[in-house]
Amino acid sequence: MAQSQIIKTTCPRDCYDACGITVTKRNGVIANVLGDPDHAITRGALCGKCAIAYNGAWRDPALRLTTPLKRVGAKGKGEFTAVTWDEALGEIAAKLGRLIGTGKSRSILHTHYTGTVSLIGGTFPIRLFNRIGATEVDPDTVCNKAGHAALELVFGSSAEGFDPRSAKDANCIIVWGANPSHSAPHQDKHWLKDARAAGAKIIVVDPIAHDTAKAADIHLKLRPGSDAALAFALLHVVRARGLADEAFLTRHVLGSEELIPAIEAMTPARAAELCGVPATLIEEAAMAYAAGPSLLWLGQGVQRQPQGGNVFRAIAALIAFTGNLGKKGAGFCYLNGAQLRGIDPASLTAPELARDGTGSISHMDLAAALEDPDKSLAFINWNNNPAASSPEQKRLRRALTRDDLFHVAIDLFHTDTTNYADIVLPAASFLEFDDLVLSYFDLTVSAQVKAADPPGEALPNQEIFRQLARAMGCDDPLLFERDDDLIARLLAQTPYRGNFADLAKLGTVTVFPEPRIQFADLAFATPSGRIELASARAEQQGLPRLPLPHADAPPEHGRLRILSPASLWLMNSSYGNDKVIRRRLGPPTLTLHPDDAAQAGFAAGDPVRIANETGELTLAIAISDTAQPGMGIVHKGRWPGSSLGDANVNALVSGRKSDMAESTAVHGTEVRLLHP
Ligand SMILES: Nc1nc2c(c(=O)[nH]1)N[C@H]1C(S)=C(S)[C@@H](COP(=O)(O)OP(=O)(O)OC[C@H]3O[C@@H](n4cnc5c(=O)[nH]c(N)nc54)[C@H](O)[C@@H]3O)O[C@H]1N2
Ligand SMILES: Nc1nc2c(c(=O)[nH]1)N[C@H]1C(S)=C(S)[C@@H](COP(=O)(O)OP(=O)(O)OC[C@H]3O[C@@H](n4cnc5c(=O)[nH]c(N)nc54)[C@H](O)[C@@H]3O)O[C@H]1N2
Ligand code: SF4
Ligand SMILES: [Mo]
Repeated sequence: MAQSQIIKTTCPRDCYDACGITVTKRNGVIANVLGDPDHAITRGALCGKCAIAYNGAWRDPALRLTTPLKRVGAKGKGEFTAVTWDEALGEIAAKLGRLIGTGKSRSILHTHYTGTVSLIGGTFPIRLFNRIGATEVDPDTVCNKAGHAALELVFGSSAEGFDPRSAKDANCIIVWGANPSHSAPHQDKHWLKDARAAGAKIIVVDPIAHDTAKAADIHLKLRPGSDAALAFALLHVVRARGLADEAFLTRHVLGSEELIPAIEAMTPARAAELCGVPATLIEEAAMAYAAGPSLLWLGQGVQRQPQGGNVFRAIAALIAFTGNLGKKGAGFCYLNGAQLRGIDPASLTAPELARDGTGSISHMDLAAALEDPDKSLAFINWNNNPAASSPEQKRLRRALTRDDLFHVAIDLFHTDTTNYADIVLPAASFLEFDDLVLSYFDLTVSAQVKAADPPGEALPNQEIFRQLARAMGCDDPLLFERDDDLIARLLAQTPYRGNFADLAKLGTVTVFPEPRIQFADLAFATPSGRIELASARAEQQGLPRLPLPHADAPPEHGRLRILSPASLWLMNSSYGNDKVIRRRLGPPTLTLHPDDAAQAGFAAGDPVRIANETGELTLAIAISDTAQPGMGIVHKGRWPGSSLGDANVNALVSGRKSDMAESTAVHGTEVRLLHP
């Protein structure tokens, strides 16, 4: 009789949902990977992309990397021969050792990000880079750093959000610049829909009429980059209707009075012109949000704008003026960090190992740094795929052909990036080692439980870096801390009182019995201890003292703003090598509004070329009023190597930085539309 076993584990993708998974094994072999029916968020079904990829590419031994590889062909050709771990690590240790020995540690660049966001697999390798004083390409600068920097200025913290369970006390939820229907499918399907069914008004602020927007009570379909003007117009209505929470402002907010002239000037009629949103809808949304208690989900898409930091500061003013904080059913969420569950991030990355400091650069400068032998002599990429996901794609890939750049790539699969590497190391997937996962939306702690051995000689990231530390002759005990010790130490920091075996049986636990109130004590870690709408620190950083009612100018005639948000079927570039996913995706498309398509003379399915100063891309036309005039949609994450012209949307994305924290301005990209 077949022996059947069910293992509960957790999806460690960079996703709001952190789904519970059941792995069924028959006779010791994984039979399927499904959604956990007992998991409060997942309710039995994984998202479409993971349901396919975890039963497809991720368990396909023909696609997975199984041994260390050494390059034999030219860089970029992807020609390798298998070598032993000893040979591979010996060569890496020798090369890095030479750079460290000649005082060139900072020329060792490493990039990492969303391959896995499980706690150990996602962070442990940083310990060795700290020890050797390498340069980290700051991962958040390609994703969400402007928003973090802005929230830190205003609230003193960016990693404390609302507890989603507080929706039961909310009368209104704004989703501002996120697309849960793609990027948080279970929060969309369950959390948001349940809240609406219970009577909360759902408002979506987004240039795209995506499925979450379509299902909302109010969709403010604004022009990209016009959010700050809209926020000021909402504030205008709040004040004009006498809905400002004056007691809250007096007690907890710094600088509200300084904002009043700009608020008074931004009438809904003026904002309607700047943002392209009807004034009546602005009125309606402002009243619903101000009546409260209200939650505000701050998406990551909205701050990936040239003025993204300012946008967040303006939205923060809306939260402050309406007093939607520090009480049941109120608050905002950018993300919920590990600290809220007691976990000290330093216990993961061990910054104390960095005796001689480390370096840091923005992802926006990566291509330039990789071109420059004074800035980079070695490049190690793990948990990421910069040849697909980073800006300045063509320039970056050209830089990766440099013969004097020693490149190590660590991945589960051959990717457009591994093609350039001198050494490729095979990583184990989340199904193949124990770890912990913390949702960045819900305040939970989850177990990632080993369900199978890695294929061939693949190893978890952390084990690769332990072995590399050994090959380099390091002796700091922190570089060799074992997974089970680390898991026990981390779990002990959380409020959860069980051990890993207990957690593994349950899959996921919530760590606060009741919905946690965000900023319950209304104490803020700012210099004044209050919410700083007017910020002296901002001035010191060369930023305006106050948020500005800014709206980007619409693109000039003949140009189009390109948004490249999360795809339904890809997770960043992950899953782009799964054949079923590829079929679902079809050819890469540019979605245009019917008016723009008609004006430019395109029909659905026509080939189109889009180009700008950074590069060009050929796509197929799709036509839909989910887009708006002046704007096109090209979802992120296609694999350049298997796309027309060996490129994806990042061929068009420059290294332009947003107004804060040297962060990405990807959603500010403009192109010209050309017939091929
Ligand atoms: N145009 C455009 N570009 C964007 C964005 C956008 O909105 N528009 N979004 C940006 C954002 S938000 C982000 S976060 C970045 C993400 O960019 P990346 O973090 O580079 O994400 P992926 O491209 O999915 O690359 C992750 C890689 O990790 C590998 N991997 C998976 N698990 C493991 C593991 O356990 N170990 C190792 N070593 N590897 C593993 C996967 O196979 C994959 O190749 O992209 C950015 N790029
Ligand atoms: N399926 C899937 N899920 C994912 C990912 C994925 O690649 N695929 N990536 C994961 C990662 S790394 C991240 S960071 C999150 C990101 O998930 P989200 O926070 O949802 O971010 P994006 O998908 O970049 O963009 C979200 C929305 O921002 C909107 N937006 C763009 N410009 C503006 C603007 O000027 N104003 C306003 N108001 N909105 C604007 C876009 O139209 C889009 O609908 O998703 C995670 N989940
Ligand atoms: S990517 Fe997100 S929605 Fe899909 S299974 Fe993983 S956690 Fe769930
Ligand atoms: Mo991201």
